[in-house]
Amino acid sequence: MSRQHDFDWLRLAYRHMVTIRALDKKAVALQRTGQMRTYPSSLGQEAVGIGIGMAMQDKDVYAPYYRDQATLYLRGVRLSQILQLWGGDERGHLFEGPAARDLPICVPIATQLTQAAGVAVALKSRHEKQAVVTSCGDGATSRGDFYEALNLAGLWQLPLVTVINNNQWAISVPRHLQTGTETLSQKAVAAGIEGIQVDGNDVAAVHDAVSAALEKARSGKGATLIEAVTYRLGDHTTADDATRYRDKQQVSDAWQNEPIKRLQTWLHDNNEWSAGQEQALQKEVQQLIEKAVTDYLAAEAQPVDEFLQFQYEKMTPALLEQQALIKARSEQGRDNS
Ligand SMILES: Cc1ncc(C[n+]2csc(CCOP(=O)(O)OP(=O)(O)O)c2C)c(N)n1
Repeated sequence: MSRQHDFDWLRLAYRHMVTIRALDKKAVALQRTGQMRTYPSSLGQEAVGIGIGMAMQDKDVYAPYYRDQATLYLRGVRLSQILQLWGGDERGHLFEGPAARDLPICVPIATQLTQAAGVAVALKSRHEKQAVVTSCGDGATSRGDFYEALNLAGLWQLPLVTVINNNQWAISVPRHLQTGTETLSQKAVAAGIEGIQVDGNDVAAVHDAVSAALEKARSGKGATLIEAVTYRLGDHTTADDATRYRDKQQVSDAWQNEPIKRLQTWLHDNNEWSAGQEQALQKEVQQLIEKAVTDYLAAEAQPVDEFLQFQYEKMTPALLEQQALIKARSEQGRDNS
């Protein structure tokens, strides 16, 4: 653990990680009972998302990918909204607070990286003292978008921090079948930017690396690539069954190094955490999650044609046509029932 972090900070990070893990568990349970669409769990990777979120300032911009619920939560997105999003309701993207300046979560692999570079170009050309953070999985680093964004970031010294959530798997493709490079952080070399590798199961290490990179970016010194080495303990999404391609022993070994138990042990060994505190926290978090679920389930269903409205600022003629079609079809469906 870094000496820069006092125990209050570590307890706060711990609380955030416990909250996100509880949300995750609940979201998977909701999916299993037909109350949630496909959900991408971040089980085991909480230190990456929380480390990033605690390092960002409100004024920075975040371009997330689909496994970034932890950072979005720290950017002010409500837990119920995260459920809403994965429940298929685009209104979950109506972010408030610091997240109001962020991009929506990105499901196409790596497209958020070029978008983030675009935002960084805008900030730089306006001489704003802000930076952009974006994140992706290890698999995303094999895509052209990744190299394009990094190349531009290096060439134009963009205020961009790219965090690779190296959870070792791109669905069923292991890291060693994905790329010939020894580390993912060294992909920064070709772009002429700094690349660093951190322990992605250590929330303080992630926080330190992202904080330093952000400071550098805000002061005009350019981009950084950070590889956070972690492990996806859950299935890729609720539509996946990782037992079909993954060795049991490898997973149980990875559990020995998971970030939450690790921080809890550290706090406990330093007499900074007790069983009573743990019990109280679990109870509090449970209440938070239950409230989020109640709010999520109580929300009225989104009108079936509304999702088209979120694609552009204004509806295009083609979208208007599609909207009319969807409306007519859904009304027909109702008539038939
Ligand atoms: C452009 C595109 N191609 C393919 C997919 C299908 N797909 C969804 S997740 C995934 C693997 C991504 O793995 P990684 O980047 O390592 O992120 P992780 O899910 O492991 O966090 C793929 C290929 C997609 N979403 N978008």
